[in-house]
Amino acid sequence: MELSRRNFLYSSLSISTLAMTNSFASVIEKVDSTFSPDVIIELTAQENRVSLTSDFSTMLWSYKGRLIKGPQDTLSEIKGSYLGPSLQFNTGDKVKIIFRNKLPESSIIHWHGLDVSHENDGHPHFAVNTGESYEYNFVVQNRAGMYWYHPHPHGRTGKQVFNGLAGLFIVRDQVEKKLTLPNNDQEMNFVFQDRLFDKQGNIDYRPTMMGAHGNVLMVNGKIAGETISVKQGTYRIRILNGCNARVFNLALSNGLKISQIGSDGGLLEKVNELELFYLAPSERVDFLLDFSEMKTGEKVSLDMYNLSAKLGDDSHPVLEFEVNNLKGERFSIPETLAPYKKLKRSEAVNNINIKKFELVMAHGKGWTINGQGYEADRYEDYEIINFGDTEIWEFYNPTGMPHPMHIHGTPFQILSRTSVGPFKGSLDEGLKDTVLLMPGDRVQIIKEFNTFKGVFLYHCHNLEHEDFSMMRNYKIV
Ligand SMILES: [Cu+2]
Repeated sequence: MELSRRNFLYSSLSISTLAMTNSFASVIEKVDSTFSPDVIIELTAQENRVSLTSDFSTMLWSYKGRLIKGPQDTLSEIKGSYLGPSLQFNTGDKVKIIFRNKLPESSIIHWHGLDVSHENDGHPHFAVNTGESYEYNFVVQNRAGMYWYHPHPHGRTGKQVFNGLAGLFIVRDQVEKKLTLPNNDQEMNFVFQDRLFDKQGNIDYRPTMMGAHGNVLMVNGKIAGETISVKQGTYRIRILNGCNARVFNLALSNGLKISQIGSDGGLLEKVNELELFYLAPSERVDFLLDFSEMKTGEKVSLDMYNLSAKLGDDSHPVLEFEVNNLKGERFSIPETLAPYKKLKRSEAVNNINIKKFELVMAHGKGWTINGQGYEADRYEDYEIINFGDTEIWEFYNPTGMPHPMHIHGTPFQILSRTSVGPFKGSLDEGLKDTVLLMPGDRVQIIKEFNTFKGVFLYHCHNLEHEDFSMMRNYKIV
């Protein structure tokens, strides 16, 4: 296959270098037979043939969307991409989503970052077989932000995502609308993924204890390398790391700082300046880039670095922008973006007895949390939480690999981080649903468990770690 021209080869990014070293709506909507949805969509997971280059087509798996009820802009397809449609909702929307499984194996969808009930969260327990369907009914409670959806059956999440199953889930709200942020064609969303292809051009999924990696960079479900033409104006750019296992280390080519305005759980309270930053699997970053003072033909790229690199070291472009001769709108960054309730240590019921989670490889069990892998209907005493409580959890990573830890349910906030070695640059500001633990990192997070009772998951979002089997239940009672 003819991929090499546009290939992004990551030889300098080999993993061996690593081995060295809110506030939420408190209203709980009961979903019952009287639930009357504002928006109804159908998402079918099925085989899909996509032409990723002019030379060959690739058979993979995609979500196909269909709008049954609601605004036309609820679903937008990305032409030529294997990604599912980008979904768009407003906070407060009552949503029904019918998932149809036409894959040759069982599956279920998880709405990543959304605060929904146990039945709507895509727990592996609810996976449906080939030919079956699953109906989700929930109210979108989250703030405006970039969330996403992907499969979550136990043991096969990595394979299904690598085969193409994923899509964006954008939430809008009034707070965001009142801020004058770049919009329409000056707002751009990107999904970064790496993929491996075989000689026939088909997806080559190779899970290892390090995770599944690719040597071709995909942006929005297409092979990367296209230069993006931008007007002389300010752009809002959001990126999801949709890779199974790859952590990106990113910076701008012109040495300018990045004005971060949002994170996993939507807008920050105030702009945060970033230089070289990590974007781990499932993390999102939201920032403004100002091309207003640039000349026609000028280029700026977002470059990726080795995980232990410093600015100025070798890097490869991931996204390249070229300024055209059109005048775009110019925006300044609002002094206050979107405030949220800051959780204090003293609010946690366990502030003198912090729960500890050690991320380790256990003999005969693979990747674990505190020495324990996933057990379908099991949780330990320390994994039971009283409804309404706020807790502090401490994750510690004594291994030589990064572990992006994702906790389902309400978003959390990062209280503290201690790092050793060269690994600096985690995205810790704002409301988070995933926290990156680089080798040696110790991180404390604080989280409210106050919206839904039931069983939820926390796990590593290196999808091969999750599958084998760095995932556990926690139960809110
Ligand atoms: Cu991991």
